[in-house]
Amino acid sequence: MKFTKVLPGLVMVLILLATMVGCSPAATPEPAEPAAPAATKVPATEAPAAEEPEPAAKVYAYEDMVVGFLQTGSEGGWRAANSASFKETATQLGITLKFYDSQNDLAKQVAGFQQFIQDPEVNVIVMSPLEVTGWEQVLKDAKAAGKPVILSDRRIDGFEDLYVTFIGADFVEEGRKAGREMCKLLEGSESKNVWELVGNVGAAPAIDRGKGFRETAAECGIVVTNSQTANWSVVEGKQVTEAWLKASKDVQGIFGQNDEMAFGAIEALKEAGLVPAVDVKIISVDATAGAFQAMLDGTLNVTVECNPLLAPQVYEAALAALNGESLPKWIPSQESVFFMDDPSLKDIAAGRQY
Ligand code: GYE
Repeated sequence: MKFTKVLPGLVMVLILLATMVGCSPAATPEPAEPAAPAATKVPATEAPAAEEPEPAAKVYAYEDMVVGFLQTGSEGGWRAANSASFKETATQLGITLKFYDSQNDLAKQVAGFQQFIQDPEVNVIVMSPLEVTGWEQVLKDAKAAGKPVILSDRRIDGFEDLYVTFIGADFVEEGRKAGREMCKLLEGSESKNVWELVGNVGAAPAIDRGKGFRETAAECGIVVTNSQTANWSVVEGKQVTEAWLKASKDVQGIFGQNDEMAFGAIEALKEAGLVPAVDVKIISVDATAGAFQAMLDGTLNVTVECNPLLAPQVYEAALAALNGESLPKWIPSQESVFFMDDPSLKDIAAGRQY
């Protein structure tokens, strides 16, 4: 029997005993009405204690965001415009941006990622991954730490459940566009040998642009007779093209997977006595200011745009993620293609942001 069932009777006995012995006659007050049993009787239904309302979930604003941004490095004009987009947009929106330059070193980028996971101030992580693999552990650690991850510019292989969304271009389509335009440039050419200057090994744009280019170039009989990484740079683009030219000058087109590598190829062609964009057709990707200048100079035939000004979309997605909103796994950026022969090229170039 629960102690609480004996208590009322005991209390009554104690009250009666107290009445009989506790008071002196003079001070004995009229026997008080027997005190109501101590209110130990539980009423038939006891309203549950009002529960504390759950605190309303915090609604984040841009000013609450502390973004840990893992940039690849500073390898060229596209990257400079991309970094500027993140810094300038953060200032405009009142976002605290912690910018980490991975110096194009994968181990450094992974270390920077771990640093942001440990940093108590950082509440969302944005990354432009140098390579498509090597991210499983840090992504799991970020999830465990409750920090949403957004991929900017470049995708990774798999693990879609470990990041919120990827905001960036369809690199395969960029490659297809380049292949289609190279087919047009080489229409009627007896030989269609094309050399390809590739970005850093393992990078999504390097893998995907090469894939897309081969899909459409094959449709018109183009043969990729040389393909090698030049790590997105002017210097390596020139070195690789010089080495190829020493072996053979039987080339009708060069596909630079970014503008800088195409600029290097242009320099090498000139030094070998060939006229770039005439003797050898040249197509690049990015559509940076340098590419517009090369087209205005008549040394580059086509550049396929890849938009670096991604920060507004990325920050908008980061805020949505912090506020628990669901997002598509990929938000593609919109892009165009620009041509040396476009009569309005000068006006277009004047209106560009990068
Ligand atoms: O094409 C190149 C840069 O990831 C799309 O990286 C970016 C690429 C861009 O080095 O210029």
